[in-house]
Amino acid sequence: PAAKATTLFRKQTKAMVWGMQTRAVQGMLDFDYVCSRDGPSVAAMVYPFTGDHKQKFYWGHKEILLPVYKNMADAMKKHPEVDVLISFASLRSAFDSTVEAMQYPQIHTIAIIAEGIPEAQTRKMIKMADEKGVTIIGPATVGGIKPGCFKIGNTGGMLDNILASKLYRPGSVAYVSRSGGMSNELNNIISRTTDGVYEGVAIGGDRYPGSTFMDHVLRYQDTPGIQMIVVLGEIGGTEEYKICQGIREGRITKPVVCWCIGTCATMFTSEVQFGHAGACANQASETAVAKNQALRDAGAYVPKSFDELGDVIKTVYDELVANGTIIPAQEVPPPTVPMDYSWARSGSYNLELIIGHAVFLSRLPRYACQFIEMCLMVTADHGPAVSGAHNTIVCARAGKDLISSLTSGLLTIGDRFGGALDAAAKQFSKAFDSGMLPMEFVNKMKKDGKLIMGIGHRVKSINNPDMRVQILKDFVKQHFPSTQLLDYALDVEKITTSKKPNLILNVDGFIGVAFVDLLRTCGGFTRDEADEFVEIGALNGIFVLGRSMGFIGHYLDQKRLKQGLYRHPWDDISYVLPEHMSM
Ligand code: Q5B
Repeated sequence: PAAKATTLFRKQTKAMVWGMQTRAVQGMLDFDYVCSRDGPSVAAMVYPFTGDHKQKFYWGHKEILLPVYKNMADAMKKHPEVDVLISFASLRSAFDSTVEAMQYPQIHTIAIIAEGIPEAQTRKMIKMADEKGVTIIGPATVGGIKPGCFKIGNTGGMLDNILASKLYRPGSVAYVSRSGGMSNELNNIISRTTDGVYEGVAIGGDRYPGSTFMDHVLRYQDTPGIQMIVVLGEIGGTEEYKICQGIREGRITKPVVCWCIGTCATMFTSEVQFGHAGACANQASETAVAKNQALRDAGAYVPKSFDELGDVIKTVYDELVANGTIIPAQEVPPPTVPMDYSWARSGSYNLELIIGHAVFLSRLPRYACQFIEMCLMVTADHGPAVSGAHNTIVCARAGKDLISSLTSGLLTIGDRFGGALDAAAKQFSKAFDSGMLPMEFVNKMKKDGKLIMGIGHRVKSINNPDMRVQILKDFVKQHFPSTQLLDYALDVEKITTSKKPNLILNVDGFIGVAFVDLLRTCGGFTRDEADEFVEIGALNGIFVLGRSMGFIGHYLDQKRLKQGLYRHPWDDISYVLPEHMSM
């Protein structure tokens, strides 16, 4: 077999992620950033089910693009600096993709997250990895973490947890566990009782892990920065006995604190299969109780129960500090990340949900919150030529401040420009609820000499469709349980555009009627509550909020470009006075 690396991860390590796991990648990037790495640890992603493209991520406060390749061969060729593969392949594709990755000599570490890979396939992968000198972490694991250097996928949880367990900088304690979930508990225990984690690996719960306890303990033994080792073993298998042997033979000289979980199994009269595939004692020596005793006899530090694990770790650590083996480093605060982006996207604090909460009383389903976010995005800006943006620009160029310029633009919003959402919602629902046919509605409005709110646009028409409306329509048609009022408005549009091509259902009208459908049918509101939102002007609020962003952008553009006082071109506003008024 070929020799395997002692150091798997460095501050410069670059990885390739197999699978479209954008949340995990963002988590890795957030970790890298708080570790003050020079650049992201993920160089590229491989995903055979889409074409080559780029995915957007956050690097601290900045946006960056990471390439996604359809073929692993292309990815390897373009990124020769990559030596770690993190495979989120499913249990069906993990074997093939791992075998493929091992054909590339640049790869020396592969983490396999999938659970349930057939044992025969795992054994073949292990044999191949031994021949090629590749370290496999997993299968059936969350991975591992090396504070200050590298994090595999979702290991260590979200950024708040990384910060709480000080995983952004190395300590002196290395651990190895089977369980990924328990590895997080070890991060917590070790950070509270010592100067922190140097490296931690969860080898996974399968009967045949790609790398063993002993593989990692020996790496830790040979790594100068590590002063003590923690092993969290468990019922099943005989791996822990190799550690006993290593201590006895003097191959392992650093203090080892060890506990095997699953001691309660001895209280049952028959064998117990725990959650991990490998967590079952097939003979007396595989029980947690027997292994804990053997470790104790060999000279490892073994607590009386899991509850005491932290105390024992602390005692051993304190001794190492007292005898000068460990000199705790001075704490340096990590750089701040504005927010854990993946948490923001998945948790309950993203923009769509904040609006849903603040304006619509938290009673909107997820698709409705997404619709609000889309509305804010499509209404944010429609260029500098629209009435409101123009006013903001003129005001900015007159030397006014941001708030004056912004409000000057906002005050332009009204029936004709951007403020027709509520009126459109009211007019269309009144006609629809009273059973009027679309043609009757159009005729009645004409007879009354009223414009239909939400119909018409200065530049958009059936020949020059408004893509904002198209995007919203696709989403609404796919996600809303009912689009009755929208369908009615689209029938009205057919009639009005047959008269004049620019009399389309415009962005105000579309959002207005779609919102009525949403409020009436999403299940969060009574009919009276739904009507009240329209009555009190909530829908115009969507346009005002979205467009404020655009106006602020235009204000800042003018200031950045140091534009002087605006004077309107004379030709555009000059007019000839009627005969009788001219002198
Ligand atoms: N006619 C929007 O007018 C506009 C009619 C109509 C029946 C109608 C006009 C209108 C209702 C209010 C409305 C929101 C002023 C618009 C927006 C956001 C924006 C803006 C951007 C952004 C356009 C020509 C002929 C006349 C009219 C008839 C017009 N509208 N008939 N119902 N609604 N709509 N506002 O093109 O036979 O010649 O006498 O008030 O929904 O503001 O991008 O710029 O994001 O910023 O100047 O998209 O439609 O047409 O007024 O000269 O009328 O059509 O009676 O008929 P125009 P007009 P006739 S979205």
